Amino acid sequence: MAKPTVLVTRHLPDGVEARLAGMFDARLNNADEPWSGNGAEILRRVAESGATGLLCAAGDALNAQTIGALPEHLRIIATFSVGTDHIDLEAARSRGIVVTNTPDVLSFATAEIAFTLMLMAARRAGEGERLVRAGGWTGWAPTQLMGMTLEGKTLGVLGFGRIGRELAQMARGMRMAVHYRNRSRVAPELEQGAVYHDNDEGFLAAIDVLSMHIPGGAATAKWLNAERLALMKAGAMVVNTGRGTTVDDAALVAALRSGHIAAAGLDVYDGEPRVYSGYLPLENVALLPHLGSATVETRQAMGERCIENLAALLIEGRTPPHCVG
Ligand code: 8YV
Repeated sequence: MAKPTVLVTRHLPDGVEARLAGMFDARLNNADEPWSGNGAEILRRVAESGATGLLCAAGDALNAQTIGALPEHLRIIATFSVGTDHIDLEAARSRGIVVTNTPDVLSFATAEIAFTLMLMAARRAGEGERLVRAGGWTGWAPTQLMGMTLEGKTLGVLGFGRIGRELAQMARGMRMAVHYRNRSRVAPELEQGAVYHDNDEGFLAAIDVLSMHIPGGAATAKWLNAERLALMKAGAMVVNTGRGTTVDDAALVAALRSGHIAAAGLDVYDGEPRVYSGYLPLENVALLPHLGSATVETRQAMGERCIENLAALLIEGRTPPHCVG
């Protein structure tokens, strides 16, 4: 039997590409040519290749218009991400196209980056690094670059899913208290003593560090706005490793400038790789280039998840294990 054709939008780790090439007629993107931000180009390549599977990533233009125009032969979109806000799930459902993602395997790595940003923000690590590199460090001084310790502070996890819960576990090791805001309360074995809030006001007033882990999309757009920032304690911090669209950038910049928010750490941006220009001159914000899942181990495991999902439908003829929507 001929191998199913899978069109891959991004250059993936070598081990993943090798497995893809062994199991499928894989049309790889070895040049890492950024064509998949363009819906028309996706359509052209899917049609030209005759692909039954599309392996895509966050940022790829799979809106309702693109999905509505996909050729009949395309049966599955396997995204190399846990987030699916770049895919119009409703459009895929109505076209009968299966959508899968890569849960679990990136939770720890993404929580690590949230933790890194939390420490960078609290301990002014970015500022310190820039000072040393610029040759501006004149020596140790008792009042230089004093930050805030995380010990004894309260972490507020917005979105207590797999990533948020991994971060909570790490924070306990730093002797932080953990509060969370979620659609609903989770089971005690998942809660591990974390305090649940059923409203934003109580949650935001109780915490010293907000870490955001909510999905992107219309329902969460600019969740962290001027009103919610005003509900936070003066001197609190904000970390976002979820989606940039969930933050009102102008409002966060205003709060960072006034000092109401002492510091922030961001890994994701609305319209990335563009970064809202208001952040760039600020010393009290740490900016990372969407590193959440960027470990060798995690990226390999994400690739394995995609392969598992593609193979289930296209080779074994069964429902893939990680269907979304
Ligand atoms: C990915 C992510 O690295 O999984 C997600 O939703 O945001 C990241 O872990 C990236 O989006 C690649 O698709």
